[in-house]
Amino acid sequence: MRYSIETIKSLTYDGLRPFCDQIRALLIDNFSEHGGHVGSNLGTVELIVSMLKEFDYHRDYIISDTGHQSYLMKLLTERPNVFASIRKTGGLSGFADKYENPRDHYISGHGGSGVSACVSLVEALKRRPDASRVICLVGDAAMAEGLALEALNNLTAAGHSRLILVLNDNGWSIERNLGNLSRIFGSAQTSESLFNLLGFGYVHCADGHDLHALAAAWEEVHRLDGHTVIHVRTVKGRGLPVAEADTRRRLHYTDPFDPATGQKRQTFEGLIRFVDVNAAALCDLRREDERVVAITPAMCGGNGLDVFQDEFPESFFDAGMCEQYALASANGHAIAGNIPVVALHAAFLPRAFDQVFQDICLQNIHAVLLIGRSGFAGPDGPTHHGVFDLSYLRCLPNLTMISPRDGNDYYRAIRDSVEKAKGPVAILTPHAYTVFSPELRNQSLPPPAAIEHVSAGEDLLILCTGVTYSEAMSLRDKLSDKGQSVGVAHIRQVKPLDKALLRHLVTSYKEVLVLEENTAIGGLGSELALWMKQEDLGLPLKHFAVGDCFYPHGDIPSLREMSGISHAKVFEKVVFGI
Ligand SMILES: Cc1ncc(C[n+]2csc(CCOP(=O)(O)OP(=O)(O)O)c2C)c(N)n1
Repeated sequence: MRYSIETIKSLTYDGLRPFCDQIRALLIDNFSEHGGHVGSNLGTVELIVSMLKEFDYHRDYIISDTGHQSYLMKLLTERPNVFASIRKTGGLSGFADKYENPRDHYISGHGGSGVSACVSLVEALKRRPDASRVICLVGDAAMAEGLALEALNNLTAAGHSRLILVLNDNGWSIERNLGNLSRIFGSAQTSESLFNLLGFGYVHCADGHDLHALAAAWEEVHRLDGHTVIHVRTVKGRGLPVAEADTRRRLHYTDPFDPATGQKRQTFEGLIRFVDVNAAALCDLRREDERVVAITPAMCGGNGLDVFQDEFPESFFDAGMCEQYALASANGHAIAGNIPVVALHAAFLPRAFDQVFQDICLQNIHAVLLIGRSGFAGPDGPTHHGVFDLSYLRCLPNLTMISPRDGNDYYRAIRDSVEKAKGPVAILTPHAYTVFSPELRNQSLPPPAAIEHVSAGEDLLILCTGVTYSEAMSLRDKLSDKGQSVGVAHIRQVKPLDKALLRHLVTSYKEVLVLEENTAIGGLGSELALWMKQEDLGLPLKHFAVGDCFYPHGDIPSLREMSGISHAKVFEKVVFGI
């Protein structure tokens, strides 16, 4: 059977049962081999198939909020190499992507933005004579994003066009979905009242895996006119026992895994993720000081906080998919005398930039931001790369910024920021595995230098920071092999820069090279270039940074090659000028 919309249209709802079963088996096979957003996609098989049956894909507008549940859409809209290439360098995106297929209309990846696009689209279309339907698929967690709620606040009565909001309610965000909205969604009655008040008709489907129940619900949707919510209950991870039994995350996302046990196929012996240091450091700090609280916007596991949540549930706050509240809530905790530590991915920080500005830096509160996945995020692609944070954070007064070079350094950075800092501190770490020595936890060490001269030389000084530390060291090795005398200095404290130390360092070399995994605009290199000019140091400076464009998804080494900041690319440029 061809996986196409035509096949779906040609089958009855009875005939779609084996079709859905076949698709689910195919998904499981492929997820186990390639990894991906397992739980979310397995839970929406029947729902997406029924949406494609009920609507005209080529005429209606079907937009997925967040877009992580769009694998099936890709398969059924016959994109090449759907599974083998998703999230791989040069392959299909793991999210909805209008450049891949214009009928996706939108590039999703961040929660709540799809709802906004759909509300504004329907507002724009509703006075046009041609009736159109705008169908927005949104999860129960993404529905709580401020952006989604702001959009609903702006929805006016339907005209020629109407909005059909497909609320895929599985009770889960990445972890269990919490909050008052999720409680309201728990009952059809309270959900109906809420959506009626917001201007929607309401249809409830109690079992989103029962194709006949879905068919009946769609019939009701078609009978209504005006904006309509179809509230569909689904089971995240449906059909894969290890996903359904995963009480922590319903296998929301995983790397390639064994479908029988759920075990990941690849392990990294002796290394841990940078974010895993979060729990070690925060548990130690919380044991010593009960004012320490950890806050995360729906990213507990992704920020390594499971252990902290288990040990100190009363000091752990999952703000849901609400970055703005998560960051703003640091202020309330500070007023109450707590020491708030907010852990999130760099990609989602821009959504709450105003809170970092107004609620944290302007008010100079003692809050610590643990910003993971700074630099290239890898297979999640342009919506998730953290290559702008150095630029947009560096401009905020009062903020101290630290980029540790490994897990041990990161542990100390968290400890010092919580124990000794007086104002806001942002610590940026890459999406990478790193070393960590647990014995460090009991040692008291002298404070690290703001800039560490890790390797001395005479001709060229490579200045790197955090994420680029390992590339800088490899570059030094390659250039030293060519007979150059190269030193490396790691800028651990990115802001404020220790200019006296920096002056002392750079003036003992003939040339300076800055390597950063951040946009060239407004990053470290541009600050250093300006400073060297103002100080009249007369030293040549080479700057390697991410270009002024959006980089696609792919593995991180390929992205570094592509953007010219890998040690191999920089070496070619420095030695051969190419
Ligand atoms: C603005 C933003 N914050 C955080 C995330 C990370 N994230 C991806 S999916 C997800 C949970 C989505 O839950 P839900 O919308 O209910 O969909 P489900 O996966 O349960 O189908 C989160 C928090 C994101 N994509 N965008």
